[in-house]
Amino acid sequence: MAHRAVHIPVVCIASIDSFTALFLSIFIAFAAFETVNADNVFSASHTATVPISAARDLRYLLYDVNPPEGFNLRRDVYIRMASLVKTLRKEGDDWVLVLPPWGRLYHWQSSNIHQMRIPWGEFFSITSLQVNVPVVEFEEFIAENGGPFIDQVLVLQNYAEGWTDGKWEEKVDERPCIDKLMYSKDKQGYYRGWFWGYEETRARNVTCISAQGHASIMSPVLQKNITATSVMLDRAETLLHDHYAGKDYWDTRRSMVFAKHLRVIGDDFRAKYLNSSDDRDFTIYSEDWTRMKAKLGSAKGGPYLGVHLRRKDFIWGHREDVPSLKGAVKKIRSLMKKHKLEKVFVATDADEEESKELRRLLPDMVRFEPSTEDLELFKDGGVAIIDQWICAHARYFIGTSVSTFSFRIHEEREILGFDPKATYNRFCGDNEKECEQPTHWKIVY
Ligand SMILES: Nc1nc2c(ncn2[C@@H]2O[C@H](COP(=O)(O)OP(=O)(O)OP(=O)(O)O)[C@@H](O)[C@H]2O)c(=O)[nH]1
Ligand SMILES: *[C@@H]1O[C@H](CO)[C@@H](O)[C@H](O)[C@H]1NC(C)=O
Ligand SMILES: *[C@@H]1O[C@H](CO)[C@@H](O)[C@H](O)[C@H]1NC(C)=O
Ligand SMILES: *[C@@H]1O[C@H](CO)[C@@H](O)[C@H](O)[C@H]1NC(C)=O
Repeated sequence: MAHRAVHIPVVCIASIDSFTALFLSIFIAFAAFETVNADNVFSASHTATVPISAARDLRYLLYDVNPPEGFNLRRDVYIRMASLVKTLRKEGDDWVLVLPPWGRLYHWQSSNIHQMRIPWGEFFSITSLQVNVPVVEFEEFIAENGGPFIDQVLVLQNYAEGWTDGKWEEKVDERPCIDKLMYSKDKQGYYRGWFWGYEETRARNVTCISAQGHASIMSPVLQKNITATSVMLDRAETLLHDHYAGKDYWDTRRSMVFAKHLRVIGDDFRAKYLNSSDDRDFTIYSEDWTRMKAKLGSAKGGPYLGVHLRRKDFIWGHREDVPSLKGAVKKIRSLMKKHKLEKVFVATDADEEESKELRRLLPDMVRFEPSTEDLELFKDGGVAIIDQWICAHARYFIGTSVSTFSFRIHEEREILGFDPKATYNRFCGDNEKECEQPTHWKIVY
């Protein structure tokens, strides 16, 4: 099996600073470890669970999400698809989830670096995902499947007529495509379209399906109506969570362990600039997520305030639930005083101008600012994860209203065992009257 997690851009090795060198040695060591284990876990899942007398067919579920959606919403859609695969495996064939390569995301704007066809192994621990549900990287699927072909693409859409009689019910039907189809037939009769930048990939058939309901309503369709080996659900975000915040949701969420090299960089940064270490902060992390059951309130966190300040499109719309920089800094100072914290770590997507202004208003803030070489290695997605990891370990956290980036930090802190009071906080708009705070979602083990 081809494991892309081991791939390291050669250009970077020629020009490494010491920070990167440290990272590289850890990354290489870990990548080798991952390869062996991913193979073991993967083959185990196919030999141990399938009795020879009733061998089930191996089938692949692929999916993609509406192009404008960002990294953190995509992580949420993964949870819905993992749930669907679990249902499929309970009721039928030996389904495997194919991880859609990362890339071409609107927010990933760092130029001059390659940000396409990124395997999941660069951001998440594949071995950890495997413990929850069988997954393969896209390139592995291509290798196993005998070529760059997807048998059937189902483009999910709503119902043209909306909810009939204003009544919501679960349903799924094959229907004519409502929007212009983003796939077109080539001379050989194959469908061409966006397959994560893999130009040679094509589909044998594309149809539209109107679906309204939870992810698992697709199970009977995939099991009974369709016999193809590989099926891709496009616009997978159309489907809802099977049980939001239930045990299955949390199992999948807990299995989404960040790639080790990113956690190591975050931990080093905490130690070096924030005087934060797991044993002193009571944030001991287990590599094996199934053993991670920290008691609520047991985590103390590092002696700093963690801040996620979402800007860009969140301020362009003049949303009333997002503060001005001045308003945010005022809140930050008051929280530092209240919680007796001398340091503040700020994660933000602010543009250069706003970043300068923020630095002027809050000169002593700590930020993770990667060198060009580090950025090439981690990419925008990796830097975002490092920011999230550092925020997840703060004694007290405050995020931005309805940002999926902040929500993912809440979940990470919940896994680490923080007191909900130290996690579910958000900035209020300067003139916001009712500033409702985020909901506490408790882990179901
Ligand atoms: N490094 C870093 N990147 C950030 C930060 N905030 C936002 N971003 C970037 O901006 C992207 C969009 O922010 P998200 O909150 O994830 O938004 P989304 O997933 O598009 O979903 P919505 O919040 O619904 O828009 C992220 O995926 C990051 O690439 C931050 O604090 N640090
Ligand atoms: C699946 O097959 C059943 C029975 O043949 C049919 O009634 C149903 O409309 C089909 N559903 C889809 C989504 O094609
Ligand atoms: C394409 O898929 C649809 C839905 O499964 C099916 O009805 C149709 O016959 C398929 N077309 C071809 C050419 O296989
Ligand atoms: C770091 O934290 C420890 C214990 O919390 C404290 O004793 C020490 O003085 C701190 N070091 C610095 C440099 O702030």
